[in-house]
Amino acid sequence: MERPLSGNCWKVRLCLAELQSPYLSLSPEDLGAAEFAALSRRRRVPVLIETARPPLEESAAILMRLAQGTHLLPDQDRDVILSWLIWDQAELSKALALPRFYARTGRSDCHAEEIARLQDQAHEGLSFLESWLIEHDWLAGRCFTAADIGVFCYVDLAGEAGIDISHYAAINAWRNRIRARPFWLPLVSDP
Ligand SMILES: N[C@@H](CCC(=O)N[C@@H](CS)C(=O)NCC(=O)O)C(=O)O
Repeated sequence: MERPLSGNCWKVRLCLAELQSPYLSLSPEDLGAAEFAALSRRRRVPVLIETARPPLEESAAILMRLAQGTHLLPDQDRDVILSWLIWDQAELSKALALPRFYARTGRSDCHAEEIARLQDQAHEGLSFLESWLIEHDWLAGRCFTAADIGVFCYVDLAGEAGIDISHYAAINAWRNRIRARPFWLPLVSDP
């Protein structure tokens, strides 16, 4: 279950595309409120619904489940991948996502102070990411993994959060490596 403009849902779509896994996309509006609430305790997307398993919320947990047993989650890098996904959720995604959300909903003016604080927090996270990527091509191990997908999406949308990332050269080189993956998908595909 997803929404097309959500960065967290984009993470899941990119993972499914990389794995060439077919899926059916539903939006909360396709379901009644009670049915949605039964699938998503916090009424948030994404939610992964698989037969014979309870629905799974939280994009990081969904990435870990989908990537299990694939090249996106090599056994030896599993803990490091999880550590990047937790760092993204705790330190980076929200600082990039909330200013974008306020801009998209025309509420930037009344949240100006909060946005300035979040943008500072985002730059702290981006500086750390930049320092890592100066030395490494990928976040975990030597290959593209679920960690890159999880951290990439909101970084790629930073411009919509009013955050200029043009001076982060290593981050931009990494974004280009990810965008060059054969099954990479933009946030919203052209009709
Ligand atoms: N930490 C959660 C955040 C989920 C979240 O905040 N989802 C937003 C969209 S990005 C949402 O569902 N907002 C309410 C809505 O769209 O109805 C995750 O990574 O999955």
